[in-house]
Amino acid sequence: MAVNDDSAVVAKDPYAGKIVTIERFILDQQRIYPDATGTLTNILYDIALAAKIIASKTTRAGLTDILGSADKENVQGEVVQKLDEYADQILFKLNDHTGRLAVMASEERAEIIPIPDHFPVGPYVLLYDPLDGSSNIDVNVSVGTIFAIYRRKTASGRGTLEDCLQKGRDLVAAGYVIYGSSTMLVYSTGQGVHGFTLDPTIGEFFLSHPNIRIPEKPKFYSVNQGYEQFWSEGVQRYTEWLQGKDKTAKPLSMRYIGSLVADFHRNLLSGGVYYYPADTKDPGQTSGKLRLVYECAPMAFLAEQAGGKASTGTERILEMQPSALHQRVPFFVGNSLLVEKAQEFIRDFD
Ligand code: P6P
Repeated sequence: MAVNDDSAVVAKDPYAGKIVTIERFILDQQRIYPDATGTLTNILYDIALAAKIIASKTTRAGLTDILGSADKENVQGEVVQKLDEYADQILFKLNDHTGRLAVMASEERAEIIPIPDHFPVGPYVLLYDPLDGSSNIDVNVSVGTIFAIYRRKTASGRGTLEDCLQKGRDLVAAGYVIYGSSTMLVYSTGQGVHGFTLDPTIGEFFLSHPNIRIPEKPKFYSVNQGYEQFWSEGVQRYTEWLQGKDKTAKPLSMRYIGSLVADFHRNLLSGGVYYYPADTKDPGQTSGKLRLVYECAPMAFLAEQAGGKASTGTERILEMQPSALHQRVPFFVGNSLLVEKAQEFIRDFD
């Protein structure tokens, strides 16, 4: 009997040829878990809504001089917030009253964000970097929102710092929004990585990149090579290997935007490695620049779900127990082979 090609295609991608909104997709994913209550589904809905609201502002960022910038009033007499403060407020205000979260934490704030006493608490914890790479906004470079969702660890009451300092392997969901040539939301609940593109004319995210897998053959390496003199010998030798200097492999192209979400997104789709290693350029900050709970853990979760790896150069990111909310760690993420190679060079030469 002839095999129906369509059945093979449908088996591989049940959404092939269909118009699927993010809400429909999230609901379909919820059905995988029979005892799901819909709470996580609604948190993801609210993050998608936050993304639409933030996107509407970032696409007009260049107009702040006309409309007024932070600490000044705009033509309507309103105080215009800086975009990262604005994004932080949107994510907080969409989630503070829903009764779905026990506690929140933001890369923009020093301490955890308790749920206000007059609102109910819930079973989840939301950590977010509201606008990573925001220093790039003034030069119109893509920036992003990164989010991480855990189940609370404490039994009841207002969530605590302990609820926020969990290992990345315990993530329930993680993802990012990239505000670039188009706005995309990319997330995983542990069932693969899926990308949605916003149609701003109707305000809907549509499934555009189902089941993203990092290509086997990498194209890029992403690092701020301006700091090379401050790296360890292992990282310097690793970078030379990526450049093909030892003639054992073809050189990779170097692409570095200076915006984690943009660099990560390109390497996720095209294959490559992003790294921000430990360096000695700032004696007070020798563990690298990126934050474990807000940047490294959620991106590591996505990378592993897409068939890649993420490491500090010596240990798996998702196994790390955070010691502080703003703890920084060295970060290597992308193709498994390239991350493993970094670990080899660091092991052999540091
Ligand atoms: P540098 C942005 O500030 C950020 O946290 C990441 O998004 C980005 O990859 C990195 O820092 C850029 O840092 O030191 O290369 O400018």
